[in-house]
Amino acid sequence: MRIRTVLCDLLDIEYPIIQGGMAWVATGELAGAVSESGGLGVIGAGNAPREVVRNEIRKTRSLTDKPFGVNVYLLSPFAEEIMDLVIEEKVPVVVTGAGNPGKYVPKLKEEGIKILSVVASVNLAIRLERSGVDAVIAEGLECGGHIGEIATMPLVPQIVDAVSIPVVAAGGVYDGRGLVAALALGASGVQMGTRFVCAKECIVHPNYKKAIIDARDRSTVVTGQSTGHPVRVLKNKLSTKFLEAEGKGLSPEEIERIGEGALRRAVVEGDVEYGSLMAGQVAAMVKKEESCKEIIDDIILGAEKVLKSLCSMSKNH
Ligand code: TUI
Repeated sequence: MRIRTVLCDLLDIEYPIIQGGMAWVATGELAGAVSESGGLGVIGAGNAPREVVRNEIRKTRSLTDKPFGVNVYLLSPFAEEIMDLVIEEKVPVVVTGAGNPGKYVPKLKEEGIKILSVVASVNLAIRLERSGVDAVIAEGLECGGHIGEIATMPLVPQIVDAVSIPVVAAGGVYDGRGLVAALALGASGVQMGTRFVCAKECIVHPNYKKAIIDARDRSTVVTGQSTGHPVRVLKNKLSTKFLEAEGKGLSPEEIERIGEGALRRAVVEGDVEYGSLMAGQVAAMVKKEESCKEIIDDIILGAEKVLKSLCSMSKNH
């Protein structure tokens, strides 16, 4: 049984697994290793300027000849120049987040670049299909980092029913069971972040990886609900400070200021007390550091096992 979907054909990849383009975390090392292992590796441009991202693109290319992507955070002050850069560097895939990429779509399409856009609602998925994106990534509230309001299980089938382009499920996916579940909901693949944070090739500080490995079912919390920018992180002193500030009714600006530079503190400095340890609910399932190839092989083998057992169930009854 081979798990191949329209997403594999669209992106020219072996397995329908996309690595989340996490700011600070998803560097060329991670993207290159994921793509080389048969998934789609994605560089997280975040708020980084053009030349920093160019360096990551070159690094990725030194590690693999296979397709990869760049995640463009549309709220970045550099979003426009990152779009110019991906065209200049002929990056095969662009993933957009935190906004509507509509104005960039015609030019990217002209250059033959595939566009996948993160959505957290049915309405935006419909609008983006109309603007010509190739696929949407439906991010449920189980994801780490900035999240929407709807869980993956109800979000994915609603979007699948509303659009005809491929839908990728994100949030709450850890292994082959999650991949099969996503396919059962009508998705053509999955995007995964948290498990890849603990990949051997991922450059995050070892303290961050250990915090994920130590996480349990109730270890994540959503801060920023009151400011309209909910973010899922592992509980620590920073998340407590955030929630206290929200409880005290500080202004949204004052609350947002608490989070400034906190992701860098976690990723680069390994500050697990006052850094922002963004992680999804599957953090509890991550038990060890593994190579990207081990992660992807485990997901695919696991999915094949689940599918076989489902098929034998239907034969016996
Ligand atoms: O962006 C994310 N997740 C993130 S971003 C982040 S932290 C960061 N720090 C520094 C620089 C850059 C990033 C941690 N996690 N996910 C993608 C996402 N996009 N989720 C939800 C959306 C979204 C929201 C509204 C997409 C479009 C949208 O559209 C608004 C509109 O135009 O209707």
